[in-house]
Amino acid sequence: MTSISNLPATARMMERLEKLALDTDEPGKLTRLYLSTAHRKAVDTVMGWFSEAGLTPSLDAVGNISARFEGKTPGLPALIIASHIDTVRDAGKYDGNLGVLAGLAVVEELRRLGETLPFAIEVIAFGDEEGVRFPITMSGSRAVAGRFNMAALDGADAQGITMRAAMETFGLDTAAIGAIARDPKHVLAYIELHIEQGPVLEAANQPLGVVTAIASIQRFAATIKGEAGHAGTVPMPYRHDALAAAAEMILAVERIANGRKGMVGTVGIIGAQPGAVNVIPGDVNFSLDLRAPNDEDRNAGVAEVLAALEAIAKKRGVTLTLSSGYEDKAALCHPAIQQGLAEAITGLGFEPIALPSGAGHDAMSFEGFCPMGMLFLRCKGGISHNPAESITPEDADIALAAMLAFVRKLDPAKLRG
Ligand code: HGY
Ligand code: MN
Ligand code: MN
Repeated sequence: MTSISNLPATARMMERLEKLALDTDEPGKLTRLYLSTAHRKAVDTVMGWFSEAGLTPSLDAVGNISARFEGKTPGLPALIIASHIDTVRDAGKYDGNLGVLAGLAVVEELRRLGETLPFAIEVIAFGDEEGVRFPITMSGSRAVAGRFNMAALDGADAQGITMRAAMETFGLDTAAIGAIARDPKHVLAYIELHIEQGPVLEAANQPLGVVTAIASIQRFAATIKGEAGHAGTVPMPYRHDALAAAAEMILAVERIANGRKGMVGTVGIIGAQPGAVNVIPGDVNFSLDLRAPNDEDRNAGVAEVLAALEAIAKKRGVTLTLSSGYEDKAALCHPAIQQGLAEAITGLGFEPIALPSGAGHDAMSFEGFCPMGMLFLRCKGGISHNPAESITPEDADIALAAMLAFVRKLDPAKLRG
């Protein structure tokens, strides 16, 4: 591997990413949903690696793994270096997992060199960021930031299993969730390495980017009630076809998002009932994910989409119900952390590309709780949420070198205020 640092921890991290990808609920694919069997396997795998590194990992009441590497004196405020180990369905190996194992690799390198810093480091593997299984997302990082909504425990997955029941089956004590919250006084800052999941760094021919802000997002669960009928006997003008209405609505989402700068709109899940070849669908449910670079644009885009969907429902004589499942304001990354990451990248001889994140990340849970920032790593074709997701060992090595340069130069005094 020809790279500028060729850190021993890099090769080990790349091997671990391959191994971690085997902890899956779908053999041949990587699917590791929150509190699943695969999540339990991944907890055992990652806690084993933390222990091998000489750390003392613990599993908290929402299924996060954390371990602390003390600074020059015990008990100093900690820099949290974290990301998530849950995945979407048929996922890539690097989304989330890279950030966790990079945090571990940074500690391993510091330990190998006998270095300590003027702050502690806490490495955390959040159990749920994607929010694929239950209606809430980022439950792991929200709990650490003291922002977990206990009502989320009653949210159920597609099988009707509540988060509370799944936690209890996993062996977690839901009564201890409140105790997970860190005291902001004991947290110096939060940083997260994550693949970019977009094309900007590759187009700029640069390995690393500094995130300026994370997109504003709102998700809905939509249901359309039309009228089931005989596919052969109901003339077209008499139909209240819920799936045809959904189709027109989805194209409206695409048209509106296309017309608003920086806005994106996605319908990722759709179901039609009764689901028979010769029956006009009477009921449809679909997911709706709307995002924009800032809250004002997101709110305006959401309002335009909702108005358009209501108008389509009225025109077609169907009823539309929308429930907002999850929303998050845009999160701004701390200027001093952006500056520190940019200097680390420049110091390695690369150009620090500043860019917003269209994807949501656990870092959002820490805005307003402590200074937070994100380092993006180039990924091939910007592909993510897809098994074709890939990074190069050379870029991974550069990312680790930048993380180490950042933590070595991080001055706690610069983060206060
Ligand atoms: O959906 C997202 O933006 C993230 O991947 N959870
Ligand atoms: Mn992620
Ligand atoms: Mn993701």
